[in-house]
Amino acid sequence: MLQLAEQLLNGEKRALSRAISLLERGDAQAPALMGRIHPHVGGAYTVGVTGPPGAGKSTLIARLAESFRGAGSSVGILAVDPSSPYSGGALLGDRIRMELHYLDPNVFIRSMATRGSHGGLPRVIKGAVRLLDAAGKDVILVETVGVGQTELDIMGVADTVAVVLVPEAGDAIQTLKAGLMEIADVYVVNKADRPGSQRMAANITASLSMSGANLPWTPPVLPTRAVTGEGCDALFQQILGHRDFLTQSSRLEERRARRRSQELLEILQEELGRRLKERVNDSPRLAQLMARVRDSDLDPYSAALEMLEDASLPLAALEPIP
Ligand SMILES: Nc1nc2c(ncn2[C@@H]2O[C@H](COP(=O)(O)OP(=O)(O)OP(=O)(O)O)[C@@H](O)[C@H]2O)c(=O)[nH]1
Ligand SMILES: [Mg+2]
Repeated sequence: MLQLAEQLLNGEKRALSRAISLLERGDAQAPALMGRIHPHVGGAYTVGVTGPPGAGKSTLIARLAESFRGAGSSVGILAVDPSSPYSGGALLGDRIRMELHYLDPNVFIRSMATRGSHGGLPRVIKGAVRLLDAAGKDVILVETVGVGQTELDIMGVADTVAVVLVPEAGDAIQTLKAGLMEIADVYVVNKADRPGSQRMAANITASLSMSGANLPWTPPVLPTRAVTGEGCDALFQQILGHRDFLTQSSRLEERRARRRSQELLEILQEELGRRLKERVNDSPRLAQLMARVRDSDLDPYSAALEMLEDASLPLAALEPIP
């Protein structure tokens, strides 16, 4: 494991891949690895790209990767659940689109699936970001699918969040209601070649000016055509602009500090949950309560309370604070 950490800190791609896998499967060595790399974390800037399935997130990320590479930055890309059922196995598409970058030793690309992932996905992504950071990536681009009820709170991962919308995503107001509006630092209306894109951009701008007249940062609304690259440089510039905005005040550090506390709570929750399940399976009395719930002989609320009071669960320290 220590060797793995050293290789990772040297920026070796294979070590990075192995470390992420280790994290994904919840390996018992993960905490030691994370502890070892911690002094080397904090140098990377993270950009989240989120939006509905098929909006063009991967295509945009490939463009952004190009821009960041052009500026001399090394790039890590994490695509979370890219194989959304909507656009039909886009993982392959992602691969083709990013093929160019595969040959570049300063670009690291990794897909992570929601399904079948061990443990909490947000926790794993944050961990993977840490690993990429420690491996010396200057910029980390994280793609997540989000429509309204974002399964993954991208703000918990990224310094700058770009929300990608497309004209056919429909009413901008709908998006506003769905809560996607509050999380963006930059709005992208991709597929600007399609009808309705100008109206959509205007709608977003109007909603923004209604909601936050004197915010310190007004999220720009940018039309793009990711396939041709049109508007992508403006997007790149706005991301740099937002980064400057955050770093010139204490905002970046505040954001990151909040995220770190949140991350700790997630890890705790996950670990407690895992231990809890082990106990339940291990104790005949608790397993019996579980069986009664399964058979609908007992309601889950009463069973939960009974379990929490059972001596085989040492949860006395976790009594609710009155
Ligand atoms: N017309 C048009 N098509 C685009 C544009 N940008 C991307 N596309 C196409 O839209 C499709 C989806 O693009 P992706 O980049 O895979 O979108 P995504 O948001 O990553 O998709 P998922 O990861 O499946 O959610 C592809 O066929 C792209 O070629 C654009 O600006 N205009
Ligand atoms: Mg994609």
